[in-house]
Amino acid sequence: MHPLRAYIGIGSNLDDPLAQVRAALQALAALPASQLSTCSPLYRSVPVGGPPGQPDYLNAVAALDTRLSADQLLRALQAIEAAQGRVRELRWGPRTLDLDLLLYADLVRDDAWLTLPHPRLQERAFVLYPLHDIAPGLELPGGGMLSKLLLKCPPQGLERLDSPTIAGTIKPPVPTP
Ligand code: A4P
Ligand code: MG
Repeated sequence: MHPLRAYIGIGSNLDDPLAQVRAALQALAALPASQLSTCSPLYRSVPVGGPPGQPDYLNAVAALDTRLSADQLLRALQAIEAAQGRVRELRWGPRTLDLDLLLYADLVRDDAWLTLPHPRLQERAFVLYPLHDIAPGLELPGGGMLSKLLLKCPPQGLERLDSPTIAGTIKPPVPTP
């Protein structure tokens, strides 16, 4: 099987979000049968939904080329969340790390375990803008051009941080003997 391109939304608003995002990228780079291709700049974003008074989020989007199936990849993402102390208490509540599978090649799927493209992708500036940074010409399966979706979604409450891309700080995984 050729590797397929997946886009992963990364979000954190607890316990040193910058360190959480860095650790998540490190973990993505170490996934089996996968290569971390790139990561967007970081964005600070006002929480969408959930309880009032949550801290702001750090968000980014990573591109991964992978031979894992979509199910294997989602399980791997949930294992990374768990390893970084994610506790599921409240829907849209604050979290150390949220990894959403935004797109997996052109796969369209809708069941209780996995919906692709991610069901809230089109309405979320904190996903669309970083995704556009790394894939400006992207066409969503069944959903039109990303650049057009962006026009319908103003970047309210979203601030692109003036930091160099953090993907370059990720060390390649140590090869297993
Ligand atoms: N699931 C189905 N499809 C997918 C998919 N494409 N990717 C299922 C990931 N998971 C998917 O997710 C609940 C269930 O969704 C999983 O068991 C999986 O089988 P979860 O991560 O346990 O719960 P959650 O993240 O609290 O809920 P949900 O509905 O996924 O929330 P979202 O949409 O991820 O939103 N505001 C800002 N500014 N920045 C953020 O990053 N994030 C959220 C979470 C809310 N507000 C935010 C941010
Ligand atoms: Mg989620």
